[in-house]
Amino acid sequence: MLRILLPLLLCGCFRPTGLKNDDTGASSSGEVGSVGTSMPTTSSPTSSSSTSGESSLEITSNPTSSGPDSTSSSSSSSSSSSGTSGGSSSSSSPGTSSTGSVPAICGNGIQEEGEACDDGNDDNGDGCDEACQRDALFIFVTSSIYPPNFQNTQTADALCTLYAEQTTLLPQTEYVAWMSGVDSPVDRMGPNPALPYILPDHTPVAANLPDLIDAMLLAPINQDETGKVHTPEAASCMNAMDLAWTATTATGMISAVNCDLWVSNLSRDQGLVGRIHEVNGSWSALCNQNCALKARLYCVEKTP
Ligand SMILES: [Ca+2]
Ligand SMILES: [Ca+2]
Ligand SMILES: [Ca+2]
Repeated sequence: MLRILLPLLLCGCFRPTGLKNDDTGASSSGEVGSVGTSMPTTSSPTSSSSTSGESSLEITSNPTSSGPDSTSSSSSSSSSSSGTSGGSSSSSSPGTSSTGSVPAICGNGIQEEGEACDDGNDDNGDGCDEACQRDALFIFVTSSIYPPNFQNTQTADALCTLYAEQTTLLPQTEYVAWMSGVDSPVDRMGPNPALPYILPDHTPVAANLPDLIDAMLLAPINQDETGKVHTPEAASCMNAMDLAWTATTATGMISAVNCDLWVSNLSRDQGLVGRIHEVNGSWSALCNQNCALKARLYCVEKTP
């Protein structure tokens, strides 16, 4: 059985465009693949580790780099000036420097004070509006398939966040796997009465959270984190590439068919899956999949 090496993701050995995902069914290829070197991201998913033999997922904490940014440079300059000058208050006072006098410019691609986001444009409906406020949250399906023994939903959530970090199409925020364990993904996503959920190419899926959990989507969640749209591989519940582990109904309710709370990858257990090409309730709850098989994950951006 192929092992899924999340350390590859974390060391930056993961390039979404290099993922193989065209294999079928329960075949053991097609997971996280490519090798690279640098991990540019700074946010760190929660640390967790799994120990059971095969297909272990290890998500280790990625140390948040406290950037040597404007704060350190300004403090060093102020300290140096205060060190050299013998006490003239104007030159050496550390409090004179700057904080926040420059007005933020929305659309310059830099998130500044007062901006919830800045995507470098003044377009609306793409997650960040012309006033640099969030106007949508993102939802996508992972480009790879996984065995269901994630160990818990938190690990799956962290995996989703990692996926988002690999692309410029998605905000570098926190994501939740649309997967129930002891809790529903709706509980982990946070309330969202106002913002639509959109695919990476900005296609709307639902107008807000209530609209997402009414068993009818505006568009299927068949787009992965790179924006690639996946087409059906087979009918119904026959192909892993069409399916995503959920253990969740299309109304956001917990299902107990969850591969023994996501620790089992044995054929005697089952997990509820949805089909990524569906817009009716089958998007989240289509059939029970053998836990020895693999499937994708749906990932939903957490309400900021
Ligand atoms: Ca800005
Ligand atoms: Ca925009
Ligand atoms: Ca709906």
